[in-house]
Amino acid sequence: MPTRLKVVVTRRLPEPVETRLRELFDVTLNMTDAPMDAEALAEALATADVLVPTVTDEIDGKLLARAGERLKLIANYGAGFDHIDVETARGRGILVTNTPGVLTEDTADMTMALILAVPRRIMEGAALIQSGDWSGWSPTGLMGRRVTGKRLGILGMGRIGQAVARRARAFGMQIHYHNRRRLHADAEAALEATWWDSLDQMLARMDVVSVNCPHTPATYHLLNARRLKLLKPTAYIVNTARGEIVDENALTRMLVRGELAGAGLDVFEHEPAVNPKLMAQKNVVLLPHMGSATEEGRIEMGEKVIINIKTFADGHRPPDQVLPSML
Ligand code: 8YV
Repeated sequence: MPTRLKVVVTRRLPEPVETRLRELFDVTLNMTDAPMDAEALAEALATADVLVPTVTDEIDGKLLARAGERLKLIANYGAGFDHIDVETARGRGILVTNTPGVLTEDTADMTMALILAVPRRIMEGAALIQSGDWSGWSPTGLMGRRVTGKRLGILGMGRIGQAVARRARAFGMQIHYHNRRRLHADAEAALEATWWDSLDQMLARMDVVSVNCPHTPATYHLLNARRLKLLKPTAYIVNTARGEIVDENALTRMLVRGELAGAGLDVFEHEPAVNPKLMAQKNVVLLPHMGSATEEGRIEMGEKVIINIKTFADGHRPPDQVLPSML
């Protein structure tokens, strides 16, 4: 292995992160920030020791088959790694790491913002003022639904799910959750959270459902048409995890027909494409995958990437290695 690792970064990262990468490695940065196409990614995989991709890079088995002998680490800039074929990488002796922990609070903040924004119709109110058409206060103007006292069903009670639960508790919501594994009794008691073994039964009883689980083969379309139909017509759905977990077309159909009260989505099934019928709905807040978009968070993500590469370069197991068994 050469003394200075050859590192290819697929997108622009915050300036302090790029500066530190330059100091430490023989780094190729993407100054245009344009997502790399499959050919450019293949070229990077063929020539680098380390690739630093993001959620916008699909690193599948076909691409990994073209990886060069020297590629030893894919240090993902982001927590979710569903865009990387971790199993094929492992088969080829390529380690994969991610950046967990540092985007938990920011993503939970954005989730809470959506839990408030949709039932309280914040976007509609702001749009009314900016249109110049507001004719003044009215007793029945822009009435939404109260959040306090409502049942929040969290789908996926990992770091982010628990951070959402802490916030929602402070807003007086009742916390319910579905997770493969039940939380430790102490953690459950601290959040006053109710565990549901059956997702179907939980969905039927919630006022707001928040999706906070990773996208894996087991969670793809976990909220499919059948399960979405279990929700009460007064229920809201919020997703800051991955679009693929919710059948976007089925959700859109239900919103159009008035079979659901509303949706707050930061992620979409075919990003950056968004179902046009979804975009036309009034009772939605749609955000461009910005849950972790704080200066602090994005710099800390970069620091994690650097620690993973440095630890690996020093001959140790990187702290944030991901394994196919985590899927
Ligand atoms: C990141 C995310 O911004 O980390 C994740 O899994 O979804 C986002 O918050 C993105 O993945 C960066 O690659």
